[in-house]
Amino acid sequence: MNRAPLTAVTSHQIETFARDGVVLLPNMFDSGWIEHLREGLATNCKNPTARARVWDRDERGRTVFYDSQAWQQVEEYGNFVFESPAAEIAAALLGASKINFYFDAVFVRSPGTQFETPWHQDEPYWSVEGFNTCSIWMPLVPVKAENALCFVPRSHLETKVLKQYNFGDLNPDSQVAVDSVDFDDAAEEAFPDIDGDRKKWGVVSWNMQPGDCVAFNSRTMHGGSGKLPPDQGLEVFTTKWLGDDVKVNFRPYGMDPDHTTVMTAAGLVPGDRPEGDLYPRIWTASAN
Ligand SMILES: O=C(O)CCC(=O)C(=O)O
Repeated sequence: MNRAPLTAVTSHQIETFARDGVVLLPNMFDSGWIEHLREGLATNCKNPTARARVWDRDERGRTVFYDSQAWQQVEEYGNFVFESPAAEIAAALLGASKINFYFDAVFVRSPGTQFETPWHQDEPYWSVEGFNTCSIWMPLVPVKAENALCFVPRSHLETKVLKQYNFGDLNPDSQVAVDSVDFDDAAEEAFPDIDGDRKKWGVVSWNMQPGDCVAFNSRTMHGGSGKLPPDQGLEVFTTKWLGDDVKVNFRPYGMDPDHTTVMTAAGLVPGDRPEGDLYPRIWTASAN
């Protein structure tokens, strides 16, 4: 399994990431990583964490399964965090002096699932704050642009607090202790209706093969993945990476995933750099 990116990150890709807050990176991970992560995913689906849940279940029994922060439990995910080129890719895109791992998440859609991920930004939901973040979205099976995650280029530069969707509402099985947010008091504006005029917003998505990834700033608006053809499922593994300016921040409107308890137990308080066993520093400029 490759330790350095299969294809070197180019200066053009770095510029695109900085300008648009999103960039397609073809051919980054070899088939060894894809097989390894798929084995991990099979284990994860059989032994979900306490944070796992079904986001959507339709009348035909098709589901969207979600789990998060499983890397300490699923050996293959942990191997990916420490040994794959993901941290190096994030460092190159962010021009970082250090990269800490934040968390992993998986999104598994059964063939034909129509459910589309609601539009949102990631960082406003998090227990950290900063501009220099990088999410790596990797399909483990081929996906067409019309079914892949979609992005609004340059939306990472938005400075207003937008009313974000409450993913806690995606809970057909009425699972308890689900993280939720309520942006009603905090939001300066409604979240824009991207689907109302995708052309105006310049929405982008790409045909992707296993081994490709999309890297995006966690403030970039994204959503819209799904609407799969009947014979096509989608397995996605994502990892979230923290660059230089990121600090712990507990948000009054709620967080998803909410790391308050684990961070507090680890002695982390608002303003601290996320470090330690839960947020390992995977890459440093001085060591590379
Ligand atoms: O794959 C999806 O449908 C959602 C992914 C997502 O929102 C994320 O990685 O932040």
